[in-house]
Amino acid sequence: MIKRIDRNVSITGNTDFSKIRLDKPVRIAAGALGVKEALKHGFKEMGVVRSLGTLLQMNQVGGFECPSCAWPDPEKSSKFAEYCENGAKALADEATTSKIDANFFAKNSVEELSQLTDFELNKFGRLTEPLVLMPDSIYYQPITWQKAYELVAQELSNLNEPDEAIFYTSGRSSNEAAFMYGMFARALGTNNMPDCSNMCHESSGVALSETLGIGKGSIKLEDLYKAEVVIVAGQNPGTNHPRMLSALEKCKANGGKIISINPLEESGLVNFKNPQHIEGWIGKPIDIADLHLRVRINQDIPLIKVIIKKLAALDQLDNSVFDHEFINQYTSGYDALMNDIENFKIDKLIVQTGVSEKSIDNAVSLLAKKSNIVVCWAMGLTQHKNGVETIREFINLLLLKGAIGKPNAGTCPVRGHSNVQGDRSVGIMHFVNQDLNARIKKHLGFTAPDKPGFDVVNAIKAMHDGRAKVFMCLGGNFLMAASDTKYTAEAIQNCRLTVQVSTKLNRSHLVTGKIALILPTYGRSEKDIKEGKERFITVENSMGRVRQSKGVLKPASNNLISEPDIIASIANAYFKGNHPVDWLKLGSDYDLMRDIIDKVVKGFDQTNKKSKGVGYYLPNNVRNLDFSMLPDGKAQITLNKLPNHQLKKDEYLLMTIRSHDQFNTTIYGLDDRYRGVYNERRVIFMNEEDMKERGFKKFDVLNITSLYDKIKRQAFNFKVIPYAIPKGDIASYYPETNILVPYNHFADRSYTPISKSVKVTLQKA
Ligand SMILES: Nc1nc2c(c(=O)[nH]1)N[C@H]1C(S)=C(S)[C@@H](COP(=O)(O)OP(=O)(O)OC[C@H]3O[C@@H](n4cnc5c(=O)[nH]c(N)nc54)[C@H](O)[C@@H]3O)O[C@H]1N2
Ligand SMILES: Nc1nc2c(c(=O)[nH]1)N[C@H]1C(S)=C(S)[C@@H](COP(=O)(O)OP(=O)(O)OC[C@H]3O[C@@H](n4cnc5c(=O)[nH]c(N)nc54)[C@H](O)[C@@H]3O)O[C@H]1N2
Ligand SMILES: [Mo]
Repeated sequence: MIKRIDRNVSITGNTDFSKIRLDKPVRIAAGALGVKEALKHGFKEMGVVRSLGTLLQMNQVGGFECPSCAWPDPEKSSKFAEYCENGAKALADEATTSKIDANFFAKNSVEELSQLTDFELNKFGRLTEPLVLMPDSIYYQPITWQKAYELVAQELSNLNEPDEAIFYTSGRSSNEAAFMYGMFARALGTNNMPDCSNMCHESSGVALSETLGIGKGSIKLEDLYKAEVVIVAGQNPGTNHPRMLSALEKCKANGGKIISINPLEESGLVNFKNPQHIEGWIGKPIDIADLHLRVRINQDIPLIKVIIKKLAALDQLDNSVFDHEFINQYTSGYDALMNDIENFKIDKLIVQTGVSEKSIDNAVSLLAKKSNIVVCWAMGLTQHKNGVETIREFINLLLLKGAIGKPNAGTCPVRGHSNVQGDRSVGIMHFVNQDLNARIKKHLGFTAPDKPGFDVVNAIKAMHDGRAKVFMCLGGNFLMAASDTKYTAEAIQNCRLTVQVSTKLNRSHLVTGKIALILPTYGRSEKDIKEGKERFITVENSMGRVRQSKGVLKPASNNLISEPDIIASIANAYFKGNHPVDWLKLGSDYDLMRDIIDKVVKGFDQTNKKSKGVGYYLPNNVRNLDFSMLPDGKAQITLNKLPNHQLKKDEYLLMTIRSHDQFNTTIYGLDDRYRGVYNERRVIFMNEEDMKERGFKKFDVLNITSLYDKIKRQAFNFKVIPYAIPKGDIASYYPETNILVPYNHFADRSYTPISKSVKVTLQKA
């Protein structure tokens, strides 16, 4: 028997920093350079003809939805290019002509592969056939699909109870796949459905549900064009949602003002060129942000409190700043908030935010007389201990201004993965939804469990404690996405069986349970043909619109199976015909499945028909000012506490962020053009004065240490670089720094790991 040596759970090595190069940040985002860069990636990975032809069908009616972020397409879209540099990179990454098969895995053991970086692993290309790693082997071997299904079914049957199985979902799956998956987990008898939202916008979902009665945003894309003020808080759209910049540009052209709230001055919010306007190619770049509030990490609550206090003072003069009619009719909690803000001193709050009073006053005067206000946000608000409260504080501002439930105003949590919102809508959730369960009973004929399941944090704990034995992942890279890499690796390695339904190789295929399966599937851009029939899937964008998506490329291999078919076959192997649902039929006939989704999922309606063209919007109570599900039937103005980090001397708050050359754990390249860093990801962005105080020089190699509950976690060998970031704050890239984020520290009520405010110290290596 071959003995397994320790797998490398997270690359910490690479002390060869010889290639690192710094330059001025490229300040022109999304412009001609963006498109040039995009095509460069496409050509390299996919070939010239394939990439040009395919890009033209991305985000177009009849084509496929971009596999990158969830930013919506304009309703009237027929323009040449409705994609961005990073969408093109995502496509090139998925549609790459590089491939790996059983021969590759016969030559490369999991131990050897685990020594490579995530960047190198991804570069190998697409997975092309099902593979199994048996307990006595260090090599993946080919397995037939049928045997793979039977293996999963067998391991599920061996469990003492259904709750020993966990079903994770990443946000790229279609509504159809996610629906099948969620129904199968429930049919098996568990709600253990952690998903990437738990690490992402869960805080938004909780905050929005508590205050407005729906866990989604309220605006439509067109509202953004005509808003008077758009606040972009804790978000880096130039890199992560580049097409959003076109919407902000339209807003500005209509006279709107943009306020950015961010510890960093992110490219894209300043000096933006739009490749979709001919003048964008040659014209002068514009600053998207009219005002930048350089807030210290996690000091958004004090910042909004100062703004509210100052607006309240102005309102006292003539009652014209807050929308009192709206407040009286639609909200509860106004008086309590007005009393509460008396407890806070403006001067103290301002010091805490790190923003100058002058800038805050500018924000106040932009907001005072305007009521068509939109707040957009992403991970800079959600991934803190007080993530839910932070978002609620921004919602307070909108409610006071009556900027909710009317055109050109409202909430805009900018989603990450292209279908993360749809996955949740159709049933991927760890909590119990009684209404959904009743509909499942009625239309699918089985009883769904009514005990809550594990989210990401609890799933990790359960695996670590040995309470879970089978861990299946529909996409994603759980090991590298989750916090506390070492602890998570131990947890995963405790499982009997781990199953990865994937498109590309990543570390979650290398750090596994006793038995591991890789089940390769189609990417969004590929044709999904079954029995001669081309199928389409549906997705829901960040603003609640459901739309068809149909791949156009020949699949990476003839031996790929679609996600719904994989799940159906596992379900079929498990139930052996002994279940009210005909899984195989459901999995292969997406039209039939959509008819059933319409019945089982509230809000879905004639999806087969209505998802054509630009698609249709799901119902949204905020758009109709219906708060009947909330206490008193009203939107809730809330009281939120100040953050209290109590940093000791030489402690810093670390935010773990994305570079311009990655999609989450998929590393496309080693550059971050927009921040001026080339050929290296192991860097720490640090305030120059802080560096001086500590005697650090540019490129000094440092270790980062976090200490929570007496447990020391360390990430080794990072080069420090001076950067325009508030004193006391540092930034570094995710996922290299996940090893520092304690698994048991997360946002109150949403359980989202505190990836944007990790207390750390720095030591010379
Ligand atoms: N190209 C590309 N596109 C992507 C992704 C990708 O990796 N690559 N990921 C997708 C996914 S899943 C998601 S969730 C989104 C993520 O999109 P973002 O949330 O934009 O991604 P992050 O890099 O995490 O950036 C967080 C931003 O918040 C700021 N920030 C950090 N802490 C604070 C704070 O305390 N207060 C404020 N006001 N700001 C703060 C940071 O400076 C940074 O600008 O993007 C999606 N789109
Ligand atoms: N420290 C820190 N940690 C974070 C974050 C952070 O900001 N800081 N962000 C968090 C956030 S917002 C998120 S959303 C999570 C992301 O967590 P995940 O969604 O788990 O991770 P991804 O990197 O998006 O997953 C990439 C893998 O998905 C597979 N894949 C790609 N396309 C498809 C497809 O079409 N079908 C299938 N089946 N598989 C596919 C490929 O094999 C690829 O390697 O990470 C979280 N972790
Ligand atoms: Mo995300």
